[in-house]
Order: sequence, then structure tokens, then C-alpha cells
Amino acid sequence: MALDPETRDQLIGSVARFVREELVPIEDEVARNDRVPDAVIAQMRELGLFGLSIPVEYGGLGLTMEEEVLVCFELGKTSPAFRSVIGTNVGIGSQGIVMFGNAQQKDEWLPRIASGEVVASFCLTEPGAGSDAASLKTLAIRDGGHYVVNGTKRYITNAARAGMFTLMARTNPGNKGAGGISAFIVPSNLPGITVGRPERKMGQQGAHIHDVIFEDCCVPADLMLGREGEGFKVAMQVLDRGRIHIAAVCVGVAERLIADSVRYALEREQFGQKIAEFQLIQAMLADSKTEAYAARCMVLDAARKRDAGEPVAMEASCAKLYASEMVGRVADRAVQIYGGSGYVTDYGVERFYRDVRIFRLYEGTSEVQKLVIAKNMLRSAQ
Ligand code: COS
Repeated sequence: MALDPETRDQLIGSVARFVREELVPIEDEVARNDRVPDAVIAQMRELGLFGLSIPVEYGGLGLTMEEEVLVCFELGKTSPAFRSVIGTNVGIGSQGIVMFGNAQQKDEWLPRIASGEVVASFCLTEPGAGSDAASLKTLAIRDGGHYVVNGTKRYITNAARAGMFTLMARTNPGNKGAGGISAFIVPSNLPGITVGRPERKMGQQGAHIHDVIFEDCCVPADLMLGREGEGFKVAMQVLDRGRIHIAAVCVGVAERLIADSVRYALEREQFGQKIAEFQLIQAMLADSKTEAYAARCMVLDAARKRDAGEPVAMEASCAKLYASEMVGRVADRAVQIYGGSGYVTDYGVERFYRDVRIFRLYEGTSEVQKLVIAKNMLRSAQ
């Protein structure tokens, strides 16, 4: 159920204040140290950020999708590495349980995920299965009361801190497609799980991705999420939701960069006047504003449709595609407006430029979003 408007505004106000007062001042330090301080993570727990999307009866804030994207617009106004700390608990790590878990699974896991005591992580991608997620090769073979899991998952966010993985694995090796895949809750302390070193990457320092290797890892059969053979659908529905969330973060980052660009254009003088007075600068600001506004409207519309119970695979992909491409253009214009200062590290703009590149890749590349959009269009026309 939606919050009353006053409570909602209070929540968004306190997230905005937290971002402004606690996170923005340490963006540079986090990037340099490649680490979000434990004290900040503790503050995130206190604010309830790990449980934004977890139902109230399990200790979360139980936000609607619309409320969640409003929070993401604020969280986006700082380094996206901070959002990543809570991202898997709010989104892809937990939502399989929220949507498909049975009562026992929900009771066992959701309260601890909501509080941030347990970090939830999502294991779909493999070395040979990225965009073609249905071709994944990790096997989970039934043996009495267990499934024996073998395989490697790749680029898994928050894996080193995870207390549980939402794992997609092939339970029917005879079916090489989507129908052979099942989803599981896998406690990270089971024997047979190794987490690899953090990958070195282009941006979002402070957020970490790893390989997760399963070797004869025995997962109790009652930890299957949903029915056998339905794991791909679990993953896709989790991603439908995740894509709206990521699109909202892109809007937040774009709004931050636009605000910074406006401030800089009003300070910086060249040719005897503020650069904001040049129409070529104004055109860049106007393009960024228009695109960010369009993305904001798309995200809100997709979120409201999801809250109304409508299928939103297509809208989620439209929003993710547009918002992630949009924030890339906005970041590029921000560097251009800052000029040489945009290229050096002191101003932080080049950091955002690198940070936003991943939005066009994870939770489905732009090309995958186009496939999903076109598939849905063609299906509904038949
Ligand atoms: N909700 C529910 N079911 C869905 C669904 C959705 N959003 N999308 C697909 N399905 C179902 C389909 O209905 C189909 O079921 P049936 O066989 O019963 O009809 C099944 O899943 C397979 O769907 P499809 O044929 O569309 O699968 P494809 O192998 O063609 O894959 C894409 C489709 C490319 C869209 C999918 O693999 C994908 O999203 N890839 C990107 C993965 C990704 O985002 N990775 C990032 C990892 S998280 S950082």
C-alpha cells in the first residue's frame, strides 16, 4: 500500500539530505579507496535503505514501485557506487524471494535482507552466458534431498559481502533452453562456494563484482524458488523490475550532472562573460534537461503501470534503454561544459562519465532492451 503523501515526502527528504550531507562529500574518497566506509553502510541500514522494496510484514519499508523510483531519483544524485551497496538487496538479489518465495523462505530471509544484516546477490550471468542468459551452463542436479550445483557465475555484484545468492542453474540438462533452468536461494556459507577477487573496472569504484564458483555445492531442495523449470521466468520478472529501478538511478545521476553543469556555467567566465550566457552552452543544458525530463516521465509511468498490476516488460525496457543512453549523453555534455576541468579528476565530472557507462550494459544491454521491446510489440500485434 502506498505511503501517505506526508510520510512519502519525509522519506524522500531524508534520503535527499543523507545524499547531500553524508554521501556527496565523500564521493572522491570512496572512489580513491575503492571502498564505501562501514559507518556509511550502517547509516544506510538505519535509514531503512536495504529494505525499500521488502514488504512491511517482513521488516521492510514496502514501497510501491513509484515510491521506490522517487527514492532512486535522490540516491542517483551521488556516486552510483553508494546505490550499489543497497542495490542487490532492494532489487535483483531479493525480489525473486518477494515474488516467488514460499512462506517459509520469506520468513527465513526477507527480514534479514530488509535490515541489511544479510546481503542478497543475484547469480545469472556466466562466462559464456551474458545477453543470452537462457544458455547458462551451471548445473543443479537432484540428488536425494539436495541439488548438487557446479558452475561459474560472473560479474556478480556484492558477491564478497553476500549472505545469500539468488541462483539460476540448469536442473534439466536435457533442455538447453529457458525451460531447463530453475532458481534457488543459496546461503553463501554452504561448502563448495568460492568468491573470486574483485574485478578491476572502468568506474563505480567502491562497488564490487566477482566470479562466484560452485563446486559440488549441495543446496537443499526446499530452497528452490518457484517451480522446477521456471527459473528463467523468475530471472526475467526480477529484471523487469530491476530495469525500472536502474532507469530511475540514471535519471537521478543526470539531474545531478545537470545541476552541476548549470552551477559551473554560471561561475565560469570566458570572453568577458559567464559561459552560461553563450547560446551554445545553453543548447547543451536544454538538451540535457529535456532528455532527463523525458526519462523521468517514462520511469514514473512504467512504475505506476507496474503498481497497477500491468505487465511492464516492454515499458521497463523502454525506460532502461532511454534513461541509460540519456545519462551517457548528459555526462558527455557535462564534460564538454566543464571543458578541461571536466577531464581532470578534481571536479568529479570525469568520474561520473566513467560511472554511467555500465548502465548501458548491466541488467540487460541496450541491444537486449531493444529485443525485448520489439518482441513485445510484435507479440501484441499478432
Ligand atoms: N516475464 C515473464 N516471462 C518471460 C519474460 C518476462 N519478462 N521474458 C521472457 N519470459 C519467458 C518467455 O515467455 C518464454 O517462456 P515460454 O517458453 O513459456 O513462452 C521464456 O521466458 C523464454 O523467453 P524468450 O524466448 O524471450 O527468451 P530468449 O532466450 O530469447 O531471451 C532475452 C530473451 C534476450 C530478453 C533474455 O535472455 C535477456 O533478458 N537477456 C539479458 C539478461 C540480462 O539482463 N542479464 C544481466 C544480468 S543481471 S546484471
